[in-house]
Amino acid sequence: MGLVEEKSLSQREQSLEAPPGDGMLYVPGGSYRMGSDRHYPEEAPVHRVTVDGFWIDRTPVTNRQFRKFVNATGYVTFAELTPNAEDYPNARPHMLKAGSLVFTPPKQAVDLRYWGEWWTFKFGANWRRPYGPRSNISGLDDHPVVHVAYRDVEAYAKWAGKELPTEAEWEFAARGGLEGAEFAWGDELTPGGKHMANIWQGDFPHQNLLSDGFERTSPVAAFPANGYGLHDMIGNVWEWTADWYSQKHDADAPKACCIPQNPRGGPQSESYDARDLTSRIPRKVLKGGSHLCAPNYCRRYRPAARHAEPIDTSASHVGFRCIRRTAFTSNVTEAKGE
Ligand SMILES: [Ca+2]
Ligand SMILES: [Ca+2]
Repeated sequence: MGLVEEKSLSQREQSLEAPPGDGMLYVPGGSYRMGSDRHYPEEAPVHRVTVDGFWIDRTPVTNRQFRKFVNATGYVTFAELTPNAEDYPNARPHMLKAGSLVFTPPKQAVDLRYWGEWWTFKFGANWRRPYGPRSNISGLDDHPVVHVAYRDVEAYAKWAGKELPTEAEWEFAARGGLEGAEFAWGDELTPGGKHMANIWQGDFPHQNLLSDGFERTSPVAAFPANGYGLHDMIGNVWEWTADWYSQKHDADAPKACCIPQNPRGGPQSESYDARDLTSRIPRKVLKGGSHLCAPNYCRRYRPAARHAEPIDTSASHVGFRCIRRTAFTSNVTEAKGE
């Protein structure tokens, strides 16, 4: 009886809007324990939240899909534009050129405290030229688009009639219906020795053993789907969410009455990097880790993991996917406000 009722509710929700039919899948929504107390401080504390059901892209947005958007609109991405000197008062003039961050592995082990050892701001790198002016995306149609800054992914979502997920929605979707599991597929990183996502094996950043078959991005859906049928939530590329970054999660609600519904992250004013007082670029939450996440450096290939990314930053390991909220969800969100 209970099951039947649940099914008819989700059918009612789904029927409020026709299935988008372009590779989106329905995630039913519910209450879950968001975050983790077992890893990095920014993932804590574990706390219960509720999200309403929504449609979500089955995979990250691919180069093929992004090209369609650019061809239809003539959109120019942030990485293709010359930076405005007023926006970057501390930049040396010769650095004010169009470009993006490209992972450039060093030849030997380096001090893991200095990310400049493996990231290069490459002039002329952008979504069509992911590794610099002499590279291209021929043969990469089914790979996730990369080198997209926040306003680029917002523009794509708007054009597609979609939205970006909140962190709570993204994490719920990534968990695939598993309550409290470490990974999107269970509690073991490589169950039975099987690689479940495109991450990094070996000593980051100089030694990539490629046991999962991929040095950089991989074609979407090259690895198994999670419980909701979604691919590449973990690994391959980090994914933008709509939420402003906060240092840690809010504490758990003391009673069931007070579980946050469709939470929208912290205020923009708290998203800035406290260690860098000169930078006034606010930061959004990235989720899921990428092909550069390695056990010895960044164990962020888990649904609870999160990373702060300035909205003007694009890189060779950051992409996105979109969602579509049902009419039911949109109403709740609007009524609650910020
Ligand atoms: Ca890999
Ligand atoms: Ca991903």
